Amino acid sequence: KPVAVEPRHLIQVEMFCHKYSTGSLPMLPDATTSTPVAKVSQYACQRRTTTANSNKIFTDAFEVLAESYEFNEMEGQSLAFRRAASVLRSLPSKIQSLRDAESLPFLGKHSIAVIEEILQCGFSMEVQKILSNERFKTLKLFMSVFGVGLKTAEKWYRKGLLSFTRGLFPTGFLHYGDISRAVSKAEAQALGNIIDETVHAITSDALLTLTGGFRRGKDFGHDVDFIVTTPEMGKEEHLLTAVIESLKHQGLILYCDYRASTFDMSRLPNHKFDAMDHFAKCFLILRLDGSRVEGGLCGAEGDGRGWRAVRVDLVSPPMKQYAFTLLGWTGSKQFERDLRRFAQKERHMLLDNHALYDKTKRELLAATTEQDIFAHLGLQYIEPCQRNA
Ligand code: DCT
Ligand code: MG
Repeated sequence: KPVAVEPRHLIQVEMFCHKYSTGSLPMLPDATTSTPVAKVSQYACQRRTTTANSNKIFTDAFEVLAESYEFNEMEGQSLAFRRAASVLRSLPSKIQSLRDAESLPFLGKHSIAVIEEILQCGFSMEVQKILSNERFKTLKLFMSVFGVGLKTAEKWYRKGLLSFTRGLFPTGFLHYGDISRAVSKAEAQALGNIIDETVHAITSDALLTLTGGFRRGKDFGHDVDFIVTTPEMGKEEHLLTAVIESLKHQGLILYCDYRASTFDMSRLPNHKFDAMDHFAKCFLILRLDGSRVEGGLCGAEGDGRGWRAVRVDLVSPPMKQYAFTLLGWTGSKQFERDLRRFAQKERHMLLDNHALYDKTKRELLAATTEQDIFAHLGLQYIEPCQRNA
């Protein structure tokens, strides 16, 4: 059913640009106050990265550049900036001079030049230009719609659609205003309570775990991610469908995209990495009542509704794959990428959300906890709150 989109949603673009404009005073390089940076690993899984980012001014700029390269299908350059941003996020303090930056992994000529410009004048001309680029702004806006990726956004852009038109796009615009607004920790907690009650009313020994950004200690997220499973072998998919039924019954489901499991134990290991795992899952939009949220809804619109729509993902692996799923869904994306790269390059192993495979021994390595997986990889354990790479 088509959903009307109001012009106020176009404010998104402005808000986005505002988010990335620095607004702060120029920082001048000062050789006397700079401290030498300790040796930093090229792998995010060997770095500890909390949510306290001392280099936000640089990493925001790098993320814009990474995104711009991605929009132009220059994956190599895009990844280079994502890696450089990730390295800077792990540093305990702000970069004060070029000397600090030059010794770091993945900081090449281009990223160093951007840092230099920001150190000198507080912003990067190149980044400012991207942020005011019509195509970049439009793709960004289109991709802020749930379910719209680069391909669709590009198609719409080529058709000459510069902004949303009333009634044009059906499903993605369902509750657009609500789901383009960040979810708070208290809201995530409230959803956790609701789903926990629902799950345990179905199976008393079910296991529900909050994962994604909130497990890493973030205060806000674009959605809330949960793993739900049961020790009863082969019953996890049934549990997920029962949970969906119950949520529907409670009148909490505004949208549900259910994907049945395509997981096949006998086909492990996966030699080709899939972007998504094969477990049963659902992408939901749930109705969250303000009365369930401690301190009320985040940024309540004052429209008197007393509820908001929230994006929620549920994934349901068999208990045997629980630890791998937990590690995979906890993120961050950059942390996951580097875990897999480390496993492959340094240990000759294949890691994904289903399993860890030792290519030398030609065997799957079992794990019941995340600690087991880090140990198999010969890595120091990194707490979820230190995985904000
Ligand atoms: N993930 C992944 N590869 C993908 C998609 C997701 O490895 N293609 C993992 C990493 C994070 C986790 O799943 C949840 O995904 P998101 O919700 O997109 O990320 P998030 O870190 O929870 O971010 P946000 O706080 O914005 O929800
Ligand atoms: Mg998330």
